Amino acid sequence: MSKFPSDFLWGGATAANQCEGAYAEGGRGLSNVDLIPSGENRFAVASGQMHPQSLTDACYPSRKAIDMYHHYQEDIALFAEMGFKTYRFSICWSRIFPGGDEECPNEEGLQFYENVVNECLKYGITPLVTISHFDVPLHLIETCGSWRNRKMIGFYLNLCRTLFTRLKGKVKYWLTFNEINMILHMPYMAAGLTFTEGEDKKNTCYAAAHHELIASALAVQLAHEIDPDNKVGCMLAAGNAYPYSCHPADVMESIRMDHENYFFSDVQARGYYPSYALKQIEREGIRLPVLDKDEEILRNGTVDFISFSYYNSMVASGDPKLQATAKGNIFASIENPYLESSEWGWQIDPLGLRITLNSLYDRYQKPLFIVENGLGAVDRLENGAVEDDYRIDYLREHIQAMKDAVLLDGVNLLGYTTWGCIDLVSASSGEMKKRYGFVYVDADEQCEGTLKRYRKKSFDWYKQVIASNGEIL
Ligand code: BGP
Repeated sequence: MSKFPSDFLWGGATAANQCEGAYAEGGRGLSNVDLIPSGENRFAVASGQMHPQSLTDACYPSRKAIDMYHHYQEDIALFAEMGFKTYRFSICWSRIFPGGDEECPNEEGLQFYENVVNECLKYGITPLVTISHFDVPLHLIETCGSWRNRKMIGFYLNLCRTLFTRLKGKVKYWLTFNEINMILHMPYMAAGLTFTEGEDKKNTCYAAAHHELIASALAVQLAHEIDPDNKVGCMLAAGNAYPYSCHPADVMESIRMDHENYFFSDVQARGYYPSYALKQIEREGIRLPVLDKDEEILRNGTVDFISFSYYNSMVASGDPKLQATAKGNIFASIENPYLESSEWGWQIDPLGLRITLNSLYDRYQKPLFIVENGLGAVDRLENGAVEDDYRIDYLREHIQAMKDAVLLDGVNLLGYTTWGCIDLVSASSGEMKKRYGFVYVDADEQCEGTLKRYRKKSFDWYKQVIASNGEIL
């Protein structure tokens, strides 16, 4: 094969909580993400160190975001103009089940997502739906403590059944949980977990993760039952850990760091907890709330493909004196002297994408899907134009690395969706000025502005990449 397959899914990705806005419209209930402020307290709230309701006077830009709730037709038309083959978006759980525990869905919310799907199909765009992208109804957090409680599995499956049934024949590609490994780092943002004084946070996070893994496995089975054509994937925040040197202690530490990430995808792809995870659980005294039937559930609910986000690689050292000073997608790491960094300090490593693709494919031998990759940068709108050559350079190099992985290494890759194909609110910082899009949105840090959409220079560039099926970069 010397070319990308003709059905390769080029496209872009967004998440409800970062673009939809309209947080109190259409019968929508409140979500964890509505209570994560921008500014200095964001990390403390998202990571569960500060209770979200203890804040007064905070700013919550994502409640308004870029108002995609009202602009989705215009936005999808722009994606179609670029030639998108797929559009990845997520479901706001509390739009469909405002409290999370209702038996019947809120029709207005469900219809909204069906409209989004119909709009995609109108242009021949294949929808790729993330069922849960950092999204938990607030009512479930308050009444049952979110994912620490096994009852969440039933509520989540109710959402899945509703979606699989209503969108049957229209949506084929599903992701169960965005960046499932983020639960260990951002437990409130990723899974709605808050903690009481003295609580064993680690234990709670792993217990919640177990419930998500069971929910994911049951969702896979349900999706296949409702429509055998459904393809369900897991989603992890990926990026290999490189040994700082060839010192064996550094190599061993890189394996340990990689294990931390693979922990979840290993379960979802293989159907059982890997041996290193079982040993870690035992060593650290973690009490997983495993029921007898869980083994079988995991075994029968393995995913059809592995999707992941890739922003950066990491560096591992066995020397505890080396400080993790480089930033990245949540995970801090030792700085890699061979790499440059983005304005937000995330190290840029295109070859790392090829390395990650190879590692994941070697490990699982299942189709892969890159569902997030991109450069967050400050853009300047001048005379209606944005000259974002830096973004084009970043994407060109990453796409070249992806091409090498597919064409030279034989990795089976379903598609590539860039992150934030239209500017949206940043997950880690809550900023609007950290932009990833091909489409510029006129909105300030409070998400105030005309919300007018502008095509950036990268818009035409990506259009040409897709039209040439990756030949012209
Ligand atoms: C991932 C999330 C996305 C997204 C992206 C970029 O972790 O899945 O929601 O936002 O990272 O990160 P940020 O917005 O922090 O720049």
